Amino acid sequence: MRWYGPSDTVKLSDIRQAGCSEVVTALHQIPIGDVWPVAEIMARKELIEKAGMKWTVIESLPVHEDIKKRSGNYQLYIDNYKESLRNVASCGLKVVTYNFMPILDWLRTDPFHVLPTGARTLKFERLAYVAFELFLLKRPGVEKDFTSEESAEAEKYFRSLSEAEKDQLFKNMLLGLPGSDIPFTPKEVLKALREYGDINAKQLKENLFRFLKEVVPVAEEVGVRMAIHPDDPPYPVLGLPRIVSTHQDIKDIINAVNLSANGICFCTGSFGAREDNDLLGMMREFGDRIHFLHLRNTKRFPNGDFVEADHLNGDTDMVAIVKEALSIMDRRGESIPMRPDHGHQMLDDLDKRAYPGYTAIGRLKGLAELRGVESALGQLINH
Ligand code: DNO
Repeated sequence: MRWYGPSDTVKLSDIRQAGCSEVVTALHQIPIGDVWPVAEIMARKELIEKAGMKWTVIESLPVHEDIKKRSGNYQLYIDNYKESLRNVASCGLKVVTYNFMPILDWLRTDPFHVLPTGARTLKFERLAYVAFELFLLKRPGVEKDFTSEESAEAEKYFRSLSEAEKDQLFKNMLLGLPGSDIPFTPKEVLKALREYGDINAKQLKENLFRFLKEVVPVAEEVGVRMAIHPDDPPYPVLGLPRIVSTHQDIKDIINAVNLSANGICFCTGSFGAREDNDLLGMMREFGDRIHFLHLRNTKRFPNGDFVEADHLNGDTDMVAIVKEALSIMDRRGESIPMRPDHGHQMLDDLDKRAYPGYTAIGRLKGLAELRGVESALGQLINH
């Protein structure tokens, strides 16, 4: 399971009771772009070991915006990244997860959507998103991104919201920004977006490749595997380019630097929010480069909405995914680290504060279901 560090309301002891042997975490206290010092990595590692678990997967070693834009101090940040890779390797860490999404890490219009059961989940509502763009953020030129019918519908929707609901929508949309508890103004967000004004998908991909050409050989040399996390959601939002969303994107990334350290974090929840992503086909094709698995399910709706569903119950056939993962691991002769990605907020957790998607009980439920599938499939395969 993922752990957000000592300030996480979910404790290491909770994670251990959920049946985890390993923890996925990061040094969130270190500013993005700075080197991760050995002493701090070791201190975190020891904390986890004291709680009876191990730390081998980092999520995330974040990539500074200057590297993504290839502007400002990007060379210094790339050098720092290499040094961090060397440092984490010297502490015995094996996998480094990262993403290359401009500005935002993830985006939902409602991270607290109430399900018929009373549990809460994360939801992306297309109309709310369009309304945010048109009437709250008012990004210049945004009108051309939507059809006139869609804009009219979004206007109707927006008018139906109370002032408090409008405020909440604005806050929800910015939760995936680094340091998201800082109250951003539309002006600040527009400024950050403007800095990507001249960067299209082709350029951003080029910037990623240039980054990879520098850091992957270092990772390969020190025995660390890099795992790029897909865009979430896997299509352009807020006018920003997206380059880790599809089969072709992954193919391009893998071909950019042909070393086994250049791999992916296969997040079924992110890729699965796009109907044209053939998840099983992607796993078969890129199996050798899957260095980390995030198992999560989504339910898509025809109007472009999606919700994060139960782990075994959504558009993705999770049993088939686990089966494919088992066969990849069997072929490779090693196990791939996996975590249940997100979980519903439920039971005693409904009153607790946690990062959206990261309450304990819902994740424990997802993990238990996934382990059940893994164990049953394992027995069937071996008999
Ligand atoms: C959200 C996560 C992401 C992910 C990063 C990896 O729940 O899937 O925050 O950790 O994008 O760099």
